Amino acid sequence: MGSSRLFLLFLLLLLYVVNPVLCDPRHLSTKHPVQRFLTVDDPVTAVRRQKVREAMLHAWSSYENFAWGFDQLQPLTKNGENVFGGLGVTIVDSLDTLYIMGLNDQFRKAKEWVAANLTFNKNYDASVFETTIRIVGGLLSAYDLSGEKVFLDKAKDMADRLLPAWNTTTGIPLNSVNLATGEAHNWPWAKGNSVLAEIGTTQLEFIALSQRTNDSKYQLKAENVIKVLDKNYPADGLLPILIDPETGKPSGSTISFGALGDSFYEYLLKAWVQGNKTQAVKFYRDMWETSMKGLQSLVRRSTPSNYSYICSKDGTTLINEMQELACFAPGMLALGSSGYAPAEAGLILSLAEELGRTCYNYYQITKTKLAGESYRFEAGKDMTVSSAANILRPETVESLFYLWRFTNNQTYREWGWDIFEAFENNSRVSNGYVGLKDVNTGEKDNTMESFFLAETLKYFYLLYSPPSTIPLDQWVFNTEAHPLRIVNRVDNLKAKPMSREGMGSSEGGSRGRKVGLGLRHK
Ligand code: DMJ
Repeated sequence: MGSSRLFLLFLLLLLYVVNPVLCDPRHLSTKHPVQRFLTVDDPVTAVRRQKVREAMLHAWSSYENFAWGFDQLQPLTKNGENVFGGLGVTIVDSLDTLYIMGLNDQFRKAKEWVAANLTFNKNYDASVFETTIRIVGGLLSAYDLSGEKVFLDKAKDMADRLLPAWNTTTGIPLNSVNLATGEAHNWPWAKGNSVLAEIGTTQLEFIALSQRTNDSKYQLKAENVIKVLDKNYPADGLLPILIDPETGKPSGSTISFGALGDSFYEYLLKAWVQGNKTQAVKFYRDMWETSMKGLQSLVRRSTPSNYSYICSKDGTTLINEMQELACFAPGMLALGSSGYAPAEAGLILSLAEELGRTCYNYYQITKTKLAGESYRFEAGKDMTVSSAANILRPETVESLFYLWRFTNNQTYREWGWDIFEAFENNSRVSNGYVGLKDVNTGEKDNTMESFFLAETLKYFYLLYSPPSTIPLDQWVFNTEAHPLRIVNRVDNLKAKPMSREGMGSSEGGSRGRKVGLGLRHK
């Protein structure tokens, strides 16, 4: 074959496999945060990435057609519903996914909606946790990716409305606050207590907000919570899921890496990553490592197939059950593994891989090949579904993404594809994606959760994208999969405002984060 034909073939191959975001000339700028160079990858991966992008387009257009401006879509009845006070949560949660996938027209329309219609002066008792991770996190991520100031202004407006929740004796926030009046309270079922995962899952967003506005109050409020908890931190690092906001002490003795506990542990690690792993944030890492000892004390192995799982605990009683929600843990362990000395790092990464195998098997043992919400582990029976719904959750896919990034083992991409196809076969309907009431019968529900667009589809997309798309030494994902740029941490809280150029781009100024510090994931 002549050299010109070879060159033509090469060009064709290049056109076929390049990331779609690169088709937009805007993305060829070396300053674009998503991808700075053309990356050729294998055709199978490229086709998979396109299919995931098409799934996002299907989910988004369905929402656009039938639920525009509502919090989420009900695909079967073709209408919108408001479950978060009518904040257009699906739009805000989707912004960064649209941007990363290069769905530029859709991103532009979403941005216009945010600028013109997203207002927060609502007489609505908002969940501080949900509003922080979806709205504040979604807006900050859109700001970091696009540089459009409207997103930062809206994030600040929302955070200011949430702040009254922190007005307690200890500074541990209450879990709900009225967006118009600032009146705050805890969930009635928690009997005056605050929920661990909810008080411990605002740090990334609030620290990021302080960095970008040069207003220290957000960082101080959110970080104080962890410092208060640190004062009475248990030796095994396992905090009960309820905390008394007046004393800062645990209430009850239920320990969980699933609902109500999960992202507290995730944010200990990620606040350390976000803070450039410096001395100023070492307390986060220390607490996290203590908690990981506790996590290991809860790990058991099933019979006959030796699946590792994380028990929950009530008092001194171990409960042999693990929710799919806890399947974020393999990803967290993989992300945290490289901060250990080599021998321990290897052990932690192996545990992450073992748990990842368990979570993948959650999908494989059901008729639809989609995971239920929770699994029981009984001697001789490995795992059985104990709660059969699937609401399009992301945790296992999230962990497969981290496991692939940290091990480069292509098996995780294959496992991810099995799960993607199961969503396509069972959850895709003509007007969006729905959850399942039962993963064995396949009976559908009528809800397309916003986290399907924010998280599940984004992690699938990244699983089939090169690691240079949102590199983990420059970005940290909040618990709703919104990537926040890692920038220099400000501890001198009177520091001058940081310029956009200083915000962590590898081409950035001297105040930007040095690429290559810390996490090396290949
Ligand atoms: C999301 O809102 C976040 O991932 C949160 O941490 C847990 N619940 C859902 C997804 O399952």
